[in-house]
Parts: sequence; structure tokens; C-alpha cells
Amino acid sequence: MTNKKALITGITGQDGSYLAEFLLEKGYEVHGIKRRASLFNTERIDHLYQDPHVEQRNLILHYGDLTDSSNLTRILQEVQPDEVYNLGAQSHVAVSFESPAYTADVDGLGALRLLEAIRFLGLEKKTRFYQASTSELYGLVQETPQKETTPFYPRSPYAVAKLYAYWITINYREAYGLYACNGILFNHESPRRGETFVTRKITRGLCNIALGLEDCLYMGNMDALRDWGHAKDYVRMQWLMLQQQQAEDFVIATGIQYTVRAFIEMAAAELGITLRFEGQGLDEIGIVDQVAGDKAPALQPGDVIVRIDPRYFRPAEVETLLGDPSNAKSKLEWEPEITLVEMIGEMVANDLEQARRHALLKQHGFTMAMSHEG
Ligand code: NDP
Ligand code: GDR
Repeated sequence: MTNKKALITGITGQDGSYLAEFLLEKGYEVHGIKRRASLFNTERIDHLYQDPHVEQRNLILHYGDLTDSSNLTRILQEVQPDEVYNLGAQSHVAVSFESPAYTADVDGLGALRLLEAIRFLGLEKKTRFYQASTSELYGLVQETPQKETTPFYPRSPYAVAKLYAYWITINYREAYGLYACNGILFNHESPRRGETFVTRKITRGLCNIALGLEDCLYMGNMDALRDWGHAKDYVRMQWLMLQQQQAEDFVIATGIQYTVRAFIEMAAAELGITLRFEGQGLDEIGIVDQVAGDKAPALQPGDVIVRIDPRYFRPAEVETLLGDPSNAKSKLEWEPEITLVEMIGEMVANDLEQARRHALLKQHGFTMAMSHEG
């Protein structure tokens, strides 16, 4: 057990929620920054919630925003954290093409604001800093598999903003001696993944279709290749990176890649649905030609369930990503523990449960909004 304090930006997100759980189990006092929203936005951490009227709390939330320097400085001054995990971001690549300046502000300058607050408060020797860097930095890949030394070629406003954050983290390490490091994390997913990222969109969409709540899954580029791991494995690594003698940047990945299409097929297999994909490219249509298994109600052969929609193609695509995690394996003794098949099983089970609830509500006359965003 430890008496350390950690501050997490993005605590209400996928990784933030798993990291908060992980640190609380280790005995940390965990502080998190949440944004003010017009509705409750703490669903992923509600199970960790502690009544603010209780004296001895080990999870404390602060209102804040990565665009607000004075707010970040005040929170850092109040908390005096041993470790800062900068996970907050506008993290959707496609959305970054629509909101490039906002994405640059939050994802790029947000990191600078935190680093500068640490320096301004004289916390350089006390506070260790983790930056959530990304495989999107490799973009148009220059080498396969990608490792720590592979040159970057960002392909979206999101990736360009993250490139700034990557380098400013290294700059503060070199200029001011801060313990600051980048985790270059490849895609990682879970049942808590946002509904507009491709894996969750697929598991949720197929479960809804299986229960008759929707009749079609609209997809973008199904040929994209990704190296998918489980968020739970990856947050353990974020912590490990701040426990070393010296700050260093690491690639975190599984070293295995699949197409988006293969992911759809694996999720369909988990549900007991067999798909047939017809055509290539934009006019591609997937047709269910066989239904098997007892996990979900039968679909009618011939039901169209996967259809290409051009709106989900990006102005510039990252076609292939494959990480080489050997440095993390040898230096930090880190290995991913959850396989892709296990993760898909967990995601499908979760989304099937949610779909069943929605189906029950629908049966009793309540309407459910079925978003096709993402
Ligand atoms: P999510 O999108 O699930 O979570 C993002 C978090 O950032 C949410 O808590 C969100 O708050 C918060 N946030 C957004 N904008 C702001 C802002 N202006 N100020 C403060 N907080 C803000 O992302 P993940 O958990 O998946 O990812 C965590 C980090 O890791 C991100 O930085 C992402 O870019 C990076 N990353 C993720 C990878 C992945 O595969 N998941 C891979 C590599 C890097 P709210 O809940 O209110 O929206
Ligand atoms: P990515 O994740 O862009 O890699 O960024 P996402 O799941 O959004 O896309 C992965 C690939 O799937 C293709 N794709 C679709 N994507 C979405 N969202 N919706 C679709 O309908 C669809 N059809 C095909 C995409 O074009 C892409 O090639 C994620 C985020 O978590 C980032 O924050 C993080 O930095 C990187 O992973 C590593």
C-alpha cells in the first residue's frame, strides 16, 4: 500500500476509469478532473463514487478543463500530486477533422498547460508526468512494426495535436529535469469504450441487430488494420512507466493486427451470426447468409446488416498500425494478459445485456434513441 496522490485528467473516460480503479487498489488517493456537463457524465466511475460529505475519501473529483490554465494550476496547487496522468483529450480522430482548433487546444496545448503548471508551482522534483501519446503519430507508416524509434507522420488534426504534446513532454524532461514520459499506446478497447469508436460500434450494433432493435450496421473503411489490446492491460503499463528510475517513452501494443472486417467477423461469430461480405469498396454490402448458435435470436437469411456509408471514411486515413512492444516487455516485464477473442467476448456480453434491457423497454412502449454516429 502507498500514501501517494495521483491526479488523472480524463478520469471519466475509458482509460481514466480503469486507471482510477487500479490506483485505488494500490492505495493511492486519486484525484480526477471532470468537465462540467449539463447531464451527469461520470457513468464509468460511478461504482467508485464516494459521498463528498464523508471525511476520509480516496477518490476526489474536481471540476476543470484542459483549456483552462488557471483552473489546472489551482488544482495542482491544491492536490500536490506525486503523479499526473494526462489522459484527457478530444480523442476521436474523425471528429478532429471537424473540430481541428479545439482538438489542438485540448490535446496539444492541454499537455503544455499541465507541464507549465508543474514548473510554475515548483513541483518539478515531486510530480511525475505521464502523457497519453498514441500510435496515430505513426500515421502514414514509415516502418513495420512500429517501435519507439520509428519516424512519425501524423495524418489527422488529432495526431498533429498529439505530436505537439509528445514533444513538449520530452522538452520539459530535457529542459527542466521533470520525470515526464510518453506512452505510445496502440488502440485499446473494452466494454467501456466510447460507442463511436469502431470496436464498440460493431459489438453494440451487432447486438442491437441480433435483438431486432436495429437492422443495419453502417461502416467506413473495413480494410483498415489495427493492433487492438484491452484497456485494463494498458493502464497497468501507464502506472509502471511512472515507477522507473528514469523517465523513458514506450510503445505499448500486442504485436498482432487485424482488419476492421475481421473484427466484425469475430464479433459476429461470438454472437453466433455468420456474415457474407459482398463487393469491395464504397458500394460494398454485407448480407447475413446464415444464422447459427443459441446466443441471440435468429435473423432472417438475407437481412442486410453491414453497409458501407461514405460518411465514415476520413479525409486522410491511417491504413495500417502494428506495434512492437519488445522494449516494454524486456525493460518493464509487461505483457498483455487479455486476448482479442476474450475481449470481444466481454464486449459482446456487455452489449447483449444492454440490448436486452433496451428490448424490454421497447416491448413496454418506451422509445430508445439508436445513434448511428461514429
Ligand atoms: P476517452 O475519449 O474515453 O476519454 C477522454 C477523456 O478526456 C474523457 O474523460 C473526457 O471527458 C476528457 N476530456 C475531453 N475533453 C476534455 C477537456 N477539454 N478537458 C478535460 N478533459 C477532457 O479516451 P480514452 O480513455 O480511450 O483515451 C485516454 C487517452 O489516451 C486520450 O488522451 C486518448 O487520446 C489517448 N489514447 C487512447 C487510445 C485508445 O485506444 N483508447 C490509444 C492511444 C492514446 P468527458 O467524459 O466529459 O467527455
Ligand atoms: P482510431 O479508432 O481512429 O484508430 O483512434 P477508431 O476505432 O475510431 O477507428 C479505427 C479504424 O476503423 C475505421 N473505421 C471506422 N471507425 C469508426 N470510428 N467508425 C466507423 O464506422 C468505421 N469504419 C471503419 C477507421 O477509419 C479507422 O481506420 C483510436 C482513438 O482511441 C484515438 O484516440 C487513439 O489515439 C487511437 O485509437 C490509437
